[in-house]
Amino acid sequence: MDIYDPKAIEKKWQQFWQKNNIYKTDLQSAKKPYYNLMMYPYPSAEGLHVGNVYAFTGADIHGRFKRMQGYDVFEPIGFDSGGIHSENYAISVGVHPKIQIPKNVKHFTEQLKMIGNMYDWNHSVDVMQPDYYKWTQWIFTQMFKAGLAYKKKAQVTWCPSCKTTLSDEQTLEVDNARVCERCKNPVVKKELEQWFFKITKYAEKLLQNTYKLDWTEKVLLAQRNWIGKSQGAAIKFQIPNSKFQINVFTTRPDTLFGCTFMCLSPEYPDLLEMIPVEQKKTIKEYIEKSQVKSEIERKAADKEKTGVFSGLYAINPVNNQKIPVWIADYVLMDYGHGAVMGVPAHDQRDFAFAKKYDLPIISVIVGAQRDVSDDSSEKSYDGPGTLINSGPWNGWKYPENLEKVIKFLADKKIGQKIIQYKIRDWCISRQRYWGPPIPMINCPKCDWQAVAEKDLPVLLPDTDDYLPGEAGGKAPLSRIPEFVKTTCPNCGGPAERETDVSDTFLDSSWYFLAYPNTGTKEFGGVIASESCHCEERSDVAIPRESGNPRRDCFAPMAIGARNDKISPFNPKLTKKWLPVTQYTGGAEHSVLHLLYSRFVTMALHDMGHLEFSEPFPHFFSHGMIIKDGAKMSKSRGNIVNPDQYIAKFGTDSLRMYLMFLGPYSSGGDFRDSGMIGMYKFLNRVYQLGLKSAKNKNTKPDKELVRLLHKTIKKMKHDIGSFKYNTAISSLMILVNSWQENLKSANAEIVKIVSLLLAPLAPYLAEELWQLFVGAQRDVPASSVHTQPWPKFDPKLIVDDKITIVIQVNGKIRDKIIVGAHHDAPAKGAIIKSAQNSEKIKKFLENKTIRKTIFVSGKLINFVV
Ligand code: ANZ
Ligand code: ZN
Repeated sequence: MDIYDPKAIEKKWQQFWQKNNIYKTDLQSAKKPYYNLMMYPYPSAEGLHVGNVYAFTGADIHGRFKRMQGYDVFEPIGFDSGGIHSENYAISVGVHPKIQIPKNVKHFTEQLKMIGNMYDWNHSVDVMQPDYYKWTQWIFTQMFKAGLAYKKKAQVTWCPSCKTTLSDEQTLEVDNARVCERCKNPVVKKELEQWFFKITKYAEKLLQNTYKLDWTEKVLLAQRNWIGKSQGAAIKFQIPNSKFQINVFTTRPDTLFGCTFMCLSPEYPDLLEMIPVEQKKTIKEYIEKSQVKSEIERKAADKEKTGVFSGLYAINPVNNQKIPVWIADYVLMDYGHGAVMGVPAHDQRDFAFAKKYDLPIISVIVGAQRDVSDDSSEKSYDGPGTLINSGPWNGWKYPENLEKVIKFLADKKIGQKIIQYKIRDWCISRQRYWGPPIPMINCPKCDWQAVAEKDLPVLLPDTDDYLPGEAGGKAPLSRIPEFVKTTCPNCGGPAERETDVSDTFLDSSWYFLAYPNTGTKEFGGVIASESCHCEERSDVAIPRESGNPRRDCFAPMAIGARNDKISPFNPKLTKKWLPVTQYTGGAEHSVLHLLYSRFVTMALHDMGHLEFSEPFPHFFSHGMIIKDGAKMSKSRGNIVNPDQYIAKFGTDSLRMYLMFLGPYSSGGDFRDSGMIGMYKFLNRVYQLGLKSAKNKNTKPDKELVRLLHKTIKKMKHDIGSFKYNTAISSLMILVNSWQENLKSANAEIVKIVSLLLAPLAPYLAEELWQLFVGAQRDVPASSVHTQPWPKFDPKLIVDDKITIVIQVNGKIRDKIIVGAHHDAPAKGAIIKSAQNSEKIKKFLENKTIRKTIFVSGKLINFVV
């Protein structure tokens, strides 16, 4: 018996596919373009893990299936090789990132080639290659010119030991202190000059468009929450005998009569100038303490609220009451106006604060759930109701009369309607080495200037002094005088370069725009005369492969110098392939990556570089692979390397096993004991294939043929809607029937099964297809992966037998089974056999049938 030997099979077909360019998409001539995108990996040193394989396999099945439906599917992959993650690893092993990262990329590439996806390697990207980041920098300069990039001082969380800024998500709380997630040392707050992108300008459009996108709903919801739109009012409070006023943002202006205190954020501008001198010391101390807290901590509902009295009072503009002004760190500076009106009866944070500091609580809303006298309650009330204790507003309703309240305030000029968003501008600067230098120049005369397009890319200098700087927050590039010193693009005078590099999320915000454009003249990929200066000038196209000298050469390139309006986007190809047809990826990127990509696309659209403004009209979020009860990830240290499983059971078994774990949308629990079962299944398919391919003249059993057609239909539906686990179950049922009917099964069965298997187990499918081709001499040699999805015969999938429900006076009393085909008993005969059923007879005894309702193929109802 021939044994199913995946190692031999997979190697053989991989070479065959490569040799015949099976997965090369002709981007120019494609008639039905389908851009099947999956989130590209960060090339870690550990290599691909099973979680990656899970993500990529599901997306690849989709691409293969669409291809079988006649689309020209473009399925590229690339590498998110920049950023702190990559750099930290290089630092930890003491190898220069310029050596370590390309090594990781190479290892990843080999692994990716093994997992059997139909990647078009002619269009890969590596974001740390100058030919890619040239355009990342170009995007930066475009943003700057459009007024969407600016520099400002901002508070950042800084890890003194890792010498880097951290996002809130990269810190942890240990023993009441904020520590760095990586080194576990306490972090501090620091003011640094940083570049920002004005994503807030697009808040409304980003929000509105979420209602038009075909995305997994929970991802859209996460984006809406992140954008966080609130409607409300800004209300002015006077401080008596002072030039200062306090402006608050509130979503509940209707509760103004219940305001018994105010709170300012510790970062409130001019705070120290506003307050009486004797308070200064206490307040300064409080400000310092709150600075080490993270934003998450300050916002947390369950944390005890803290504050200090400022010594100031303010006047409530509706009733002229004098109320105390406190400083409290639950008020954040970068939301609203950094000031709140405290309404303890109706806001839970204010309530906790008032309880702690013994401030008055006045109810101004009565709802069904809470009555007036309930001030002793341990909770605030934020539900609907009727206004009380509110002077002219008594009897008004919340929320119905909110507009009326705002109009009242506006008429009296004490308030106005405003909209707030939670989303903040995107901080782009990183004080690190391994990223594209931010292409900006600071001139003492002309201020900040973008590097001229002809001078891009600003190459990352090759230096061994790349470790992050000391606590001053200065980037490594600032230690390279030759880099820093330059001339102003505007006046030509002496000027200095920006020394921060950009965030990795900028690299990944446009990689999908790059793939189809790689190799085009616009992207700067093919014409040798347009590549670097170390390449001999000739107009011969050079393939964009790792052998390309530009990959290692750090000399400036002369790309695009003669275009006035340069852009990396070839108009024809971009129009043809973008926006992305289907995007598949993990929900962990629900906000950052997916939102940044949407923003960058919108901005490029508004600048006239792209014709569309949403990059991913369809996005499917797959589930996560769990190992030992936790999400499989590098940071948890529970990753599983796929190589050993591929070596033992083959790629196809791994793919099928992963896809069979559960619905692709919900992920599954990885247990390596399960893989052998899938191997055995594929082995069985292989053995059946070997036997049946020899049967050319037998006619397969009718039941088997019917099941075959049913399976074609079911799998088409399931695979088409990412339900891979149920698609595999139906295939298993079919294979059982094949085994039972082995004698009559023929080469035609082998052919169909190989087609059904093609998206899921591409190697074995090819092997079976070739068995079939071998059996049918007249079929020219071909690949299963260029074949269409098989058609099912609708006549054949009707069941042979159907069940008819029999009712008496509308109540179900029995069921009968009848034939379903044209040779089946006619209406009269079915009614007769229903009447003859023992159970029915009882109900019809001594009764006259007044009416017989007959619903063909479904039911008979005797009315007596
Ligand atoms: C008075 C009030 C009464 C409020 C009440 C709520 C309920 P969302 O919905 O999330 O936008 N707030 C305003 N600025 C703030 C800041 N910088 N830091 C912390 N909290 C701030 O929340 C808006 C509400 O959050 C505002 O409405 C304000 O409290 C508070 F019964 O004002 B409210
Ligand atoms: Zn200048």
